[in-house]
Amino acid sequence: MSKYDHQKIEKKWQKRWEKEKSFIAEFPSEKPKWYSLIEFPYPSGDGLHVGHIRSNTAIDIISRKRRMEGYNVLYPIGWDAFGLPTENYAIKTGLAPQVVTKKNTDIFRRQLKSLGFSFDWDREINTTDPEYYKWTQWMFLKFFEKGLAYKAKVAINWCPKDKIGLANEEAAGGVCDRCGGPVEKRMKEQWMIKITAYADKLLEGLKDVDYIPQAKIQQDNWIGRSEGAEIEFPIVIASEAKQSHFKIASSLSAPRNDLINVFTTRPDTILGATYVVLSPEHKLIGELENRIENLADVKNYIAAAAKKSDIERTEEGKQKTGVELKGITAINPATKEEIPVWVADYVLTGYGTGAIMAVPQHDQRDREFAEKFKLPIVDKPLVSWEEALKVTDGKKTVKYKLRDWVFSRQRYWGEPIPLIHCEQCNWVAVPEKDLPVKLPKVAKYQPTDTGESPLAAMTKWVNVKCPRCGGPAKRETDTMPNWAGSSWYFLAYIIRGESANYQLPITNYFDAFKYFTPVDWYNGGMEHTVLHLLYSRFWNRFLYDLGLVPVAEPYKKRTSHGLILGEDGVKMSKSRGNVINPDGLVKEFGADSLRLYEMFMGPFDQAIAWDPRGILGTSRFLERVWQIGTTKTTSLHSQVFKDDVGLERLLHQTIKKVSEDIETMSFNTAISAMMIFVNECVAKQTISQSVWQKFVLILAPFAPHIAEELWEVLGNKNSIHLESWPKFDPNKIVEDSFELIIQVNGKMRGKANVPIGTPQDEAEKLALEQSSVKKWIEQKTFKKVIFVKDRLINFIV
Ligand code: ANZ
Ligand code: ZN
Repeated sequence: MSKYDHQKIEKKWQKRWEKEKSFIAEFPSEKPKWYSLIEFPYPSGDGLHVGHIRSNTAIDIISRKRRMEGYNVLYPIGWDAFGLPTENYAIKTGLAPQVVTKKNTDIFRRQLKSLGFSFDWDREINTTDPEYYKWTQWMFLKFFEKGLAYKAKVAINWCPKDKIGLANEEAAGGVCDRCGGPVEKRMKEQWMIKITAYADKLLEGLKDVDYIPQAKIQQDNWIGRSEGAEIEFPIVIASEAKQSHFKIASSLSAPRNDLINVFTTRPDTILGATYVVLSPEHKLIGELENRIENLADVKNYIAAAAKKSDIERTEEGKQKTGVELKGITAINPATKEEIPVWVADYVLTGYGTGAIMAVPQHDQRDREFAEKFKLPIVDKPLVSWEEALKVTDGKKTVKYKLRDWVFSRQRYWGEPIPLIHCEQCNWVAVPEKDLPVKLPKVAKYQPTDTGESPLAAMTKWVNVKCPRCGGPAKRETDTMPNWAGSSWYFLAYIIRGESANYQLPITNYFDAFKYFTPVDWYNGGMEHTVLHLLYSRFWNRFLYDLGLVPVAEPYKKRTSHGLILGEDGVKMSKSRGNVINPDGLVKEFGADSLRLYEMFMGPFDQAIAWDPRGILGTSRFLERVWQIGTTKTTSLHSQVFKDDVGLERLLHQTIKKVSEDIETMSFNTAISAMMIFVNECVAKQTISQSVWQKFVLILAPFAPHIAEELWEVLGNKNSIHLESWPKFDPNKIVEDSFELIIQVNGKMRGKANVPIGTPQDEAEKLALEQSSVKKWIEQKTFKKVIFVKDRLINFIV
């Protein structure tokens, strides 16, 4: 008996697959297509993580099964290579990010290849390749051309540690999603992309896709559509109250500083509105500054609020804070009563109108606030929406929680924003023939405290002629966020298959898009649901509206894997020293053992701790498979032995289970079914080839190397991955015996395992032989025997 030599055999097949280009997706093709996608990795300096392997193996299994089912499968891979860790490494070492990226992708490529994933390596992409980001820039210019990219001074989330502005999505919970440190608010000129214009389309699109429920719910909440109304509350200024009372707005057009416009989803509660609250950033406060009697208190309060994140400000159960604007009151337009005006940070500036009518009778937050500051809580009836809106010139509106996408980064390692600023012409697009705008070489990568990118120091690069008027002009020095390149990469794989250097124009690829898109199955992390997943749906939808891509929704199905935690049950991290390096495991146990272990470790969608003994189990299983496959199978024997009928039944049951479990990502139970089958085989002297080879076929997507080798051992010349996925025979699954229930006078007295279809006389004979039954009928006479075929026999005595 030879031991399974995983090192030799895995290398052998990896070379063969590469040479024979076994996993290349074809276009055009007569076959039906299947597009599988995993989130392409960020090639960090740490190398491949066992978490990558979990997601990649799962989708590899699905891809391999689809190939065997006759599909032309596209399962591509590439590098999402712009990003902070590489840039920070460049700052520390002085090495160019381009050089670091090359080194890291070489490591990742070697590691991924060592695991035998069936990627189409001919379509490998890299977001930092200038030929790639030429397209990212070109698409950005489409947003610009359509008025969806604009520059605005906005309060951004500023991470003082990383010296970078962050989108809301990257600063959830008030912490930087890169370094975990607290973020501050800063006012800054930024390029913005109007994703809010697509809020309704992004919500609508969710109806047509098959995403796991949590992903849909998170996107839905993030977009946060609310139907409500804006209602105006006239202001009374104490110092002027004697002369002019208050004016009801005559025109709704211009914002007026004698009105507070509130947003409410409950206009029907207006009679109970006993005070008004402005967010600390509300601009009325500045406009009314010299009428506010306690201005110093108000200013202090505002300064303190600016340091808090939105999450801190709105946290449930948190002590409410606020200051009354002394000297200012408002009129409840429904009751005509004069009510106080407060500033409080539980009202956010970015949502609605940044001002609310507080109804402590109905709203929990308002109640807590009113109780704390002894504001009136009244018991008033509800009114109809119509009535509420009439008193008030109010109007129905829809508000969204979704904010526009902050698209500027003041860093080096990103796509330059391809715009030029001219005093005469304002912002002008770089002409298409001049794309890509390449990142220039810089002397240092350090971001500045003033918040400018290192590109700003490259005067030769910055100063250009205006493409429109030829006058002196300057390039934009901001770069794009690292979500840009990943927003369309599923299209890039298709383009890459047709043109190695991604030639423009985009219209060249419409037919290929039509064939391959949408992505049929996309697996990725839950942490990307309101970032990458939302951005790329938006980006694709925009291209769709321009008629450039054929489908509105890029991903038909979305699933998510659970995290792999360290042995200690917490997230793997270098600082905790609980990171598992896959290289050592591949060397010691083989890629197949590692793949199997990661699929067997627990339910795919659940977080699970690494168990170092787990891989011992799966490698022992494969060793057993090897021994059976090399010593027990009959050669060239297509007939199933009579002895093997039971094993053949188990085989068909296993084919059924594995086929179904792959579709529901129940990989762990599929593997246990295969283990049960193998244990049965261990107990046999010989196993007929026709049974064994079907088993090897269903093992192939999970453990592709050993399966390929065993397939060869069976005498096959073709790759197992070109074979058809076996079908189970429903007739062969059916059990051929059952438990006959034996009763005496209706009471159960015994059981017997008998063949299906046993006739009454044989059943009687068998039943009466049972000692447990005998004692109840000895020396008695039968009155009657009741027989229900394939179920029970009942002796009436
Ligand atoms: C009066 C009222 C009475 C409200 C009541 C609710 C319940 P959603 O559903 O999230 O859209 N609100 C409006 N703008 C706000 C802001 N910028 N910051 C904090 N809260 C704000 O919530 C809309 C409701 O949240 C609005 O309706 C408003 O309070 C508050 F029984 O108005 B409501
Ligand atoms: Zn100009």
